[in-house]
Amino acid sequence: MVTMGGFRKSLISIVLAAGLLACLLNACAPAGTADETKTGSKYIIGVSQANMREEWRIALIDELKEAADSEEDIQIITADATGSVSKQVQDIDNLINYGSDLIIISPVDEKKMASKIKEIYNKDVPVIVMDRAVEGFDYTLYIGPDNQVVGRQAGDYVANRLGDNGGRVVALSSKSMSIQGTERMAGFLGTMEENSQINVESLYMESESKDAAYDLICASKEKVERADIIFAYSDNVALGVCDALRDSGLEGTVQVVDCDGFKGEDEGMDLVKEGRLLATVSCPIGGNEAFDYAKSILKNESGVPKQVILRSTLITVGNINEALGQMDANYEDHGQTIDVGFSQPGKESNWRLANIKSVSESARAFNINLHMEYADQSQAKQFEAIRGFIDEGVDVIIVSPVVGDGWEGILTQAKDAGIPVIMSDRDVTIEGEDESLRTTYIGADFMEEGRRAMQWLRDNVPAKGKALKIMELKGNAGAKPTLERGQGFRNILNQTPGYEIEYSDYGDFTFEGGREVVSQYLDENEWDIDIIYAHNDDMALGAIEELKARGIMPDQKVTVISVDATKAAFESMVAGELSCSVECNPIIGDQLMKAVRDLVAGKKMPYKIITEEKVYDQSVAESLIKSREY
Ligand code: GYE
Repeated sequence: MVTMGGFRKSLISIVLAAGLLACLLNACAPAGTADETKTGSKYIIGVSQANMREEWRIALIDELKEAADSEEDIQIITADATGSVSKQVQDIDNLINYGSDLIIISPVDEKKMASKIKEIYNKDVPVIVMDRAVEGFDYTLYIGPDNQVVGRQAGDYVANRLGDNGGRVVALSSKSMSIQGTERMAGFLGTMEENSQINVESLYMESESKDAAYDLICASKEKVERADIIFAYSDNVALGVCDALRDSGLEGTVQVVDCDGFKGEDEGMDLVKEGRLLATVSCPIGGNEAFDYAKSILKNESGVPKQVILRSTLITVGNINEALGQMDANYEDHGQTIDVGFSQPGKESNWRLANIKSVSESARAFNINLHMEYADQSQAKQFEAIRGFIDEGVDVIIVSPVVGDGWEGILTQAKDAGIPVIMSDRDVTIEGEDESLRTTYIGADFMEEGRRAMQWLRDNVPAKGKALKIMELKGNAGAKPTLERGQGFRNILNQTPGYEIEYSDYGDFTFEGGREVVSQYLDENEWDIDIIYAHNDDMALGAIEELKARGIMPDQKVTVISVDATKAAFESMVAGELSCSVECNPIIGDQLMKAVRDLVAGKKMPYKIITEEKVYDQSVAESLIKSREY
């Protein structure tokens, strides 16, 4: 007989058993929700979202699902990690076990998720990382903002707002900040340091949350009421600040500037419209870009980059309606012929010749009428060519800038003429960071190329007792690849004892330039160099020719490494002369011409599109040389 007490115990047992069964079933079932209307789709994209609390994360899923609605052969499955690293790891396994052909992940924690992402990437499961970049490059594609730039944009706005008289700023940090918050804060404080008339005080929240921000502001009323502006690095934090100011009677007296600028109730855009935020730096969500690239990856299309850095925009009450309009704007490519003026630095290297070939072929394929001019490494001649394109009334101008500075004037002329400019394979530095002067940059990460060159040396040419002496052959003075390949190399060199740069000179990216540097050195010195680091293959091959002519055998008496990974470099590695070449891919014609068509169609362009690159040495040269495209 079952007594009341016994009945209750039996009921509890039944409920617990049912719950345990449900958990077991849930653990086996694919995490999250599948789009049931598309059973039998050709492709499945598994989406692992860090959490579904924050509006923008929900918006990312919505963007992806909306994009998938128009693709019959693609099904989206989503999983909500609820902010837990261990659950996100489990979600990814479940999504893959369910048959996902590609994973899109927005990491709960970019450091703690890096190994899981690397694991699936190395198992040839394509993985697109969103929003928070993981260390290294063990993923298929990263899409997100440059958070340092985001912070700088907020800082520039605050500095301009306070003007020459300056003022007091409170910056809200957290004791446990995400990479994203850390980078934004670094960018913001960097601009504050450039403005001595601004007094900045940092306050620290217990955690990165709206409530922690609220509590801190309420507890710091004396410091806060003296401030002109409070900087909050996310919408979540900003909302807590705004609520605290309201409840402390300081709303409107102390202004707030933040980052994120998401749409949705109590998000950045809302707070600006309501006058509770002075400005927000808005970061696109990236869902549409992620879906477009996921399709290309699943269909093995060429030209998928390594990183797409989304463009962030400063939003105030003055431009918010225009910005919201652009966010929702549809774009359409009418297929018309597009006129493009392209200013190349010259024909200085094999890389450049391969780039010219790629761009010319792609222009034809994309119905683009291309007018290419070569500047013989002269910036003045580039300016002349660009003025010519403006007079011609081309639709778009593309520039590979000889040097990185001094472009504000000519780019302003192009902007005033209503002609957008794309930077190809080399970017520029723009004073005042007026990002409207160049729409996007498509090319390599030269700092990473320099780091990879020195990492290869560290791992393959061990320093012996004495420090190994390095000769550096530099590209054109002032060119971004010269500056950044040099800087990236030094970043690793400075952490690696046993190596020193003994001699450094310009070879201007040409074969003859590299040969001449070595010849002059040998005319004045006995050969005492252990390693030659050349910023491109042409200079390395010129150096090798001169060394051989002087009876100094490369790869025996001296290790030569370079950048570009052209066919000539592979031939030299097969011949046992050049030791290593870091890839810098010139075959970017398709990406450039797709960007041109998207731009003319009205699509919002990313801030940067960074190409995929690897490192090659003699151990693989013979097996790969036949497959090389350039
Ligand atoms: O490395 C070099 C060319 O701009 C990335 O310019 C390009 C560089 C490349 O002359 O060979």
